[in-house]
Amino acid sequence: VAGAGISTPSGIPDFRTPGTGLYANLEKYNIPYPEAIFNIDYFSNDPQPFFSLAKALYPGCHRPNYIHYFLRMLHHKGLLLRLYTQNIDGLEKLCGIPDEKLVEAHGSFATASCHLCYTPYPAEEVAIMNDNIPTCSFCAAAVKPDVVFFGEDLPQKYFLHTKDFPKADLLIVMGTSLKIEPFASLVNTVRSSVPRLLLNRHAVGPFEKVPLQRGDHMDLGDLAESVRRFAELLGWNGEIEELMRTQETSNVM
Ligand code: CNA
Repeated sequence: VAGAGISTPSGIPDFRTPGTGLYANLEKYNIPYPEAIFNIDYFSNDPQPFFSLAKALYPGCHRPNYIHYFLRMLHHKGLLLRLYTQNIDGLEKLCGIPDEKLVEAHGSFATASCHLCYTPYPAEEVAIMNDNIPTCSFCAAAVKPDVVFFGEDLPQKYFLHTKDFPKADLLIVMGTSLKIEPFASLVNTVRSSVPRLLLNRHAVGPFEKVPLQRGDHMDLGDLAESVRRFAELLGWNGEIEELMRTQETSNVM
């Protein structure tokens, strides 16, 4: 399971890192509290702050990094049961992780719909890159990318977790503060004998318990460095770099 921390090395700020996180830099959006920007009722009244922020996250502006390609290598080696991500930046797809291996639990920018009547619109029509708020031709409410806001349902695919988590024999948790439910509680649904590995700057969720539960492990610090160290221990580093080169060249062409 992954969060915004896997994409900070791609230059996309996360939410909660003090100083650089989006929540620490919200003055310019003029909102009453940070979560308002992803609150569906707030969006209904004033969609502008969301669209301003969306420009920072919008796919096309950023490239997948080594961490994404490490995840793709897990798939390549036949080890990835599923990647559950909270990210909405589309970088998992862009690095070549196939759709059937990916659950974008908080949606993505790939599709769009009216936030009120749910009429679908092509993602390209949601003119995020200029300052016009796209509106629904049926009900005139704002159209938004299908990213999940607080107060909205998670995509149907998310419910694959009821089958996946009991099957897993290792859970890797990467770059997330595990603050947003119901996603955060997923980590508690693996079998109790299953090891859980946290790769993050600091302990989060059940990893904050001292002593750690049996089978829980942490490697705290910079995620890109931890992942690279792991890849080296596994002897995968050369393969990952090669994969990165090939995929990035084909993405550019
Ligand atoms: P968060 O609450 O901001 O937590 C991110 C976590 O990652 C924190 O614990 C950080 O310490 C850690 N972290 C960040 N960079 C690194 C690094 N280089 N090395 C090690 N640890 C690092 O974000 P969550 O993902 O937990 O919160 C879920 C929200 C964030 C989801 O709903 C997302 O849609 C939303 N979000 C997504 C993106 C994106 O798509 N890239 C960006 C910002 C926010």
